[in-house]
Amino acid sequence: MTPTIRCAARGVATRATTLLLAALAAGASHAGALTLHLTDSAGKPLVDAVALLEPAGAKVPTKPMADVEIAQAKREFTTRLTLITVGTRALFPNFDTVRHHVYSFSPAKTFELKLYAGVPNVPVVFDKPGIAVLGCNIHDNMAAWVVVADTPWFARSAANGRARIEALPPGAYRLRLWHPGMSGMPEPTTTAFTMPAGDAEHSARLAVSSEP
Ligand SMILES: [Cu+2]
Repeated sequence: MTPTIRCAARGVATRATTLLLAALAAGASHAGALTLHLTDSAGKPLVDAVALLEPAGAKVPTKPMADVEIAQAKREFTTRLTLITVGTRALFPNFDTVRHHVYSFSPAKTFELKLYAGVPNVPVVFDKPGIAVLGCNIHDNMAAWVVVADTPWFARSAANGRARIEALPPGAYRLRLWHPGMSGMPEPTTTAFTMPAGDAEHSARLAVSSEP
């Protein structure tokens, strides 16, 4: 008798697990791709706009990404815009023969890499969400931006102004939009956005008059 009971119990447990997995799969299948069409104030497609979708409810944890590189060459930052998650490390190699002095005074990340050549031996950890504006103490024209996301759902727009966010579950979000050309606006604009089940499209115009 005992083996039969054990067997039956295991059967129930397996069926419960199967139902649970099926329910989870059904929920996940309602997640869809969100395609954003981002334009400047004149309605022209905007490249390098950043879109972040933060759940209106509980935060969804993110993981740090692999190290990123924000190099300097020909007295410019080779990467003007970097989009990363909280906790990601950045390296600042200098490929020029002149020395640079990279800094940020932004609340999202305040740091300074004093006059250096080559690769500074300590990476910079972007440990808070927000936007860091980078500059160089020696070369005033050098500028770059690091957007640090505190959500797994983010994207930047391509030359056609499109930004695509995959596997976005339906629900209520804060849609945060930002572009380096939004001068004097260190914070993204925020609007409420509801993601329906399945794929969706959304258009938005940003307060950018021309490419920076
Ligand atoms: Cu410099």
